Amino acid sequence: MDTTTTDYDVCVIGAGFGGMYMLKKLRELGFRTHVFERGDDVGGTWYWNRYPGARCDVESLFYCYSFDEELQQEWTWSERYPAQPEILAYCRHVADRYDLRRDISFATPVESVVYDEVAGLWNLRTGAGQRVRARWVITAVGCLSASQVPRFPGLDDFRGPWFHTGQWPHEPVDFTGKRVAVIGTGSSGIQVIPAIAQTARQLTVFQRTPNFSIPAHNGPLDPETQARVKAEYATLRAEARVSPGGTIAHPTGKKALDLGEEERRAELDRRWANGGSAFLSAFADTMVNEAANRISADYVRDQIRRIVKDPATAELLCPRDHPIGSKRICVDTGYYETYNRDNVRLVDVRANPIERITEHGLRTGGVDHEVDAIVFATGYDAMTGPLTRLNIRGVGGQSLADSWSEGPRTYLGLAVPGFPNLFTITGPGSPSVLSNMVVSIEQHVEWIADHLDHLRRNDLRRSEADPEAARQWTEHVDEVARYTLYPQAASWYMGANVAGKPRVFMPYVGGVGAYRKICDEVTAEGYKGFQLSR
Ligand code: NA7
Repeated sequence: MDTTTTDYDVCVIGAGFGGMYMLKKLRELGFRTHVFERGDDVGGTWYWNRYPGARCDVESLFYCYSFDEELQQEWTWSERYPAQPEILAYCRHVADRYDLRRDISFATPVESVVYDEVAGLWNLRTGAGQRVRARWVITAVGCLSASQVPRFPGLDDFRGPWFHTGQWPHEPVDFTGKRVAVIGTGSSGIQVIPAIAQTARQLTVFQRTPNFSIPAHNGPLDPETQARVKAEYATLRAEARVSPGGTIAHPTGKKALDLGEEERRAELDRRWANGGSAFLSAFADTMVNEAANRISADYVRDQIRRIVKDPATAELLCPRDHPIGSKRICVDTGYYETYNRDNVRLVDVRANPIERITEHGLRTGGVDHEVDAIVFATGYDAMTGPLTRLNIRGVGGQSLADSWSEGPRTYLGLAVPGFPNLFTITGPGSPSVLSNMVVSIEQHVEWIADHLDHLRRNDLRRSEADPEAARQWTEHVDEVARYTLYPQAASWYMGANVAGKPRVFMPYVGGVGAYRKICDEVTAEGYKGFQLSR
């Protein structure tokens, strides 16, 4: 075991989209930078989520870096929405193109990150036994990387294999002829269910809460569309950067409640036919007014009833307990249609919760469901989980987990008081999961790189979020969320899917464009809200 201590200027944790770009930027600025990655390759989310049907819900041409014109022109996407293998291939291409791997330690989870106040340095310990010191630490661990398997009694008794979508094995899993259970109907479940249904002998879906899903209308990306977008990239990228969600969603700006029935219907028809999450941008009042929200929600419920032939199954699939969009909207390929197959059954575990896992399957409400394999599409300890499990200890030995026991407290989702020289790419309190992640990642990486450059140029060695600035920002994040319908859902945005987690709306809902402006103002005003010192 290697126990020598190595020093770097900056340690980055994670080699997904965030970590790779951070490394590139800091290297260009001449910082001695090293990345630790627990997987054995780059890709982050797209390294782990190898389940059948895994696909991004942002369109390929915009789910990629914009920092290098040559890179965005040379890469060719094959489909409108990218499948996991293609995104991973893209990440690998980026790593090769900029020779990133030489500064990344793979298969090296970071186990603790402890601040040494006297030296003003962070001490990192890795699972490979390394000890590393760095002045700055940047987390690029993603928001949905701490996967959750509910602790059902009896899981150890189960004789067949079981999987979590976010920790899928690297060797292909063959469900041909098998009886398979899928637990969970969020974005991952909605993608994996149609894929498994193709080969399994029988697929039983265990649904607690139905979700709203919009058809992707995925398909091959024709060369003309690709060429046209690439020719307009400069304009389109600029538009995405100042948009609410970091995408080109073509919002109408009109309020549903100001329109007549026919006009509303035409807009929703058009968006349903076009597919994807831009459905939610049909009207300006969908996320802030319950009556307006019901218009879009009723429309989707009608579509579900139209597609699913069995009326009882259709009713069970109709979401009723949350406004549309208040849980992440799903984007699917043939999800509702899958329930018309003879080999697919839907079990309502809201009415009859899963009591236990048995040797041969699952028991709900006294009924045994025999299966050969179980797929947990049960989600993540979102946003805070990936950070708190790093065992970060800041000033006075305080752990990040304790500091956030009542919910995450950050300044701009970028920094945490009591944790100097630590920056969190897409941390809680930033738009992150409510946006096209790549756009938000680029903005954070560029902001952090500028900040470190500023500190170095001014001979400043310490940057810490001011507690009052963090308090005000956290309050602002909450205030903006309360203006919307988001807090009405028991979602992972609210921490509601993890027992004992504080119910706090974690992402910043004010929009990517507004958020970028705030960050730029903070910079322009000499890093207002940060305590900088030598
Ligand atoms: P999600 O969206 O958190 O979905 C998890 C699903 O698993 C959801 O339907 C849950 O039901 C269900 N679940 C969780 N625990 C249980 C138990 N104990 N019993 C039954 N059902 C359960 O995770 P995903 O991986 O699908 O998506 C995460 C994000 O990744 C997604 O939004 C995109 O941004 C990409 P619940 O709704 O809690 O009743």
